[in-house]
Amino acid sequence: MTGDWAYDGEEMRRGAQLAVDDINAKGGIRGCKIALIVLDDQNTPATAIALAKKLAKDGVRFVIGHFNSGNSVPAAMIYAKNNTLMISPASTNPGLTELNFWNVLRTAGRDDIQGAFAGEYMADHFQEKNLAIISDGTPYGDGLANKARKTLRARAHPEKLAKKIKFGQGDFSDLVNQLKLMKIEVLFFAGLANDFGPLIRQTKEAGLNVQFISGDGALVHDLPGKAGPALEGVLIAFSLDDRGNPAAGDVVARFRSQGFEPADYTLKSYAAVQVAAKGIEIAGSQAPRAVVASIKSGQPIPTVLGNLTFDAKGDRIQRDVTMYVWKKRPDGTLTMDFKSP
Ligand code: ABU
Repeated sequence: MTGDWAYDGEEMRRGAQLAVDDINAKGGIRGCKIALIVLDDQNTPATAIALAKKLAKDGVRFVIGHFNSGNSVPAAMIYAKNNTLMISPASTNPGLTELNFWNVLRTAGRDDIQGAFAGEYMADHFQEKNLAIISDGTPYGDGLANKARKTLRARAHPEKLAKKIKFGQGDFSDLVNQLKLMKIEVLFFAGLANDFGPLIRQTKEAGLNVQFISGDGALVHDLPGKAGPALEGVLIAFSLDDRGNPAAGDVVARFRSQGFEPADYTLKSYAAVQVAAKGIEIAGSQAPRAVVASIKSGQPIPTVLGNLTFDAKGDRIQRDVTMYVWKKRPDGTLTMDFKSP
């Protein structure tokens, strides 16, 4: 809710709040109204753990969050021990559900699916090019980078340069020099936007012409401001645009009438509340273990993302990834569009 990912936090808050309001307007769940409490983990694992303990102590049994995988994983352990179900609309690191906690679900996709998709895309489109894979060393970045690397190697296209940056390092002059020396033409960046934007900008300012590709962590509201005009042509693997889902039509229209564009994590957060509510309804109980069992029973759960079904680990079964490209509009601003295959 504050700091680098405050805009994403606001999307999550907006999405969850409207879902809660809509459910309450229809009488709540099994006659009970939902109260939404918003807390700020500040993208710090220690704070995330402290908040998870506080929620457990306060008797909160359903959590929509967290945003960053590096916080969701340690918080999930606390929730698991304290009979609490968590549904993340944003954390995509495979480890979150591979740890097999009983209590974790996500309406977000997974980095291994996104990384494999990006790897296949690079193998298909950039066969003869010199490739670099750069991770920011976070659980999110390493997971995404590893999967893209494995996929490229399976396609006999290993990267020429593999490197980890320091999360939030700001100055990329050493890396840019290496890109130049090694004649890197395509760079897959597995990390978050606060590094990705300046890296794109500084690479362009050094006179290099590198095709950048990244994943959902690079998507923040002000990426154009961070990257500058060099963002044009940058590719992003991300989930299908939920705003185009017919099931989201009414909710999207209401967000827009409030002057808020429900992009990125907004509808995934709305859907997370719907999943919890439907799970309680199917289970006929608010007991988190019964709710999880009902959600994982295979019954399709209607949401603004369409009907969702979940596997035993808590991942959604429907694959949800495509490629986007940043394009310049006639007025000179940049916008992200679907990239045709
Ligand atoms: N999914 C990208 C940002 C959040 C995370 O997984 O860390």
